[in-house]
Amino acid sequence: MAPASPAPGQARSILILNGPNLNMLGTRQPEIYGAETLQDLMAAAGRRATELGLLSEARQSNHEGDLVTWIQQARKEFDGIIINPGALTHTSVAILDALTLAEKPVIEIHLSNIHQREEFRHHSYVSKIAKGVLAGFGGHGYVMAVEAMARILKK
Ligand code: CA2
Repeated sequence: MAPASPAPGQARSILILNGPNLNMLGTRQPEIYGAETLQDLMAAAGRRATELGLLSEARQSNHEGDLVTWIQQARKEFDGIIINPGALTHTSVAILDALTLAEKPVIEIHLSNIHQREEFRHHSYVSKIAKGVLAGFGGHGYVMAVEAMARILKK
């Protein structure tokens, strides 16, 4: 895995994290979340990362603690983090704290436009630390997030 400060010319690496229930994509509520599976979306994002010369790894967990541990590890092992925290977006100070401690660029992504939905989805703890937020572009948002991260890591 890539070190925190890669030598010149060394590929940058990104970690793509997905929170609770996103493993269910493609099975229910396609009108909100689309018909593709998480595996499809991560494959497309991974292909775009490769095209842009980035190393990438995607993980999903239904457990907050797994996400916190992976974010802690990312401090040493990855150069940037793309995260769809799922419902933990709206509740998790622990994920916000872990992302803050990681000291890496963070992009927050949501399949749906959370601002057009129920009031309780309008607030995001993660947005406090995110460099940018993508919401409402469906699965293509992950590809857009990879492209945005590539630009951030080039600077
Ligand atoms: O729009 C998003 O990406 C969300 O992060 C998805 C979360 C939701 O709690 C956030 O408010 C917005 C929910 C993910 C649930 O995924 C499902 C997948 C298939 C069927 C049902 C739910």
